[in-house]
Amino acid sequence: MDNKKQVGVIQVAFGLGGCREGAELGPRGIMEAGLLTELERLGYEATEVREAVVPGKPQLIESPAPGKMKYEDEVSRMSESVSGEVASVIGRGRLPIVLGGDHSVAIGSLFGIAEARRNLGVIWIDAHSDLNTEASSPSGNAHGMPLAVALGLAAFKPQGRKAPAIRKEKLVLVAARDLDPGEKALIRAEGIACFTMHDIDKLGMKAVMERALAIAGEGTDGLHVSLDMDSLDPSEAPGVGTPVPGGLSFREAHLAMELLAESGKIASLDIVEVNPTLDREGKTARLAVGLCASLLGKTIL
Ligand code: 4U7
Ligand code: MN
Ligand code: MN
Ligand code: MN
Repeated sequence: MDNKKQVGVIQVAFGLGGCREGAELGPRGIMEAGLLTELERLGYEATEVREAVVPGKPQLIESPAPGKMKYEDEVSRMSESVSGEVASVIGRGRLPIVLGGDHSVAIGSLFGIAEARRNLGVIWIDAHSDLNTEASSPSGNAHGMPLAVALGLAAFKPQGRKAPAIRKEKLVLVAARDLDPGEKALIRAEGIACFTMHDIDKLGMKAVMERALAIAGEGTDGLHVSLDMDSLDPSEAPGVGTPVPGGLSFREAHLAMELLAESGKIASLDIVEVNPTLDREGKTARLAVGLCASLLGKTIL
């Protein structure tokens, strides 16, 4: 790992894409858990910290229309700001770290990164597949749709950005264990690589990451890692809005990050879905900082 590398942290205090209040407090929680100190210890200098402009809850809440994304206008404005910040951080040669917020913030990061890297590899570590379109979504919540939006499959299109932002052949899902019927059908129909918890149990995390890297890391111009903290088991990460039992252990998650770091291909990162109001004494936020450090080259010895 090149220690002269510089990073840009983009805080996105947005929670309207999720289903429970509190995800908008995630960036502050992660910062308070010591992200900058940890980056400094790793040799990153003059880390730049920015804040995306995020709309608050509208005063007049429309009754949710079936087949429409909830808070579509707010998600749209948030994504525009995040994309701009991410593109500008990359433009200055820094590695962007996007702190959510709910996972809809990844719409912004993926379209922002795509400005610089049209041939992006994506590793999506999540209990869910976030592949719902407005038509298949059981909830209408934007945090269940970012990959469908990035693949150009959803009705929602970020303003002024070219869709698709990513290619399905270079997308890998890891730690999935709660998929909606429409998502399962889409994964099969599109042939999207999906390593479920069953695969991790059977093959082990090392083999799964090797396969994931072979798919998303080869023939691409950089890897984006999107880490939804609900990929971890709720006993390790209680502070998330949509916990699902049977998730990654502390060591499996760290090993995944360490193997990604060893690949030397990581170009950008999202850490999302930390909900401090549901957390237990900052446990999830501290784990998020630890995993970020491992991804950025921290080793035990
Ligand atoms: B997260 C869900 F129906 N699939 O679309 C949906 F189960 O970013 C959950 O991965 C989405 O946390 C979870 O609402 C989104 C649901
Ligand atoms: Mn997610
Ligand atoms: Mn999730
Ligand atoms: Mn969630």
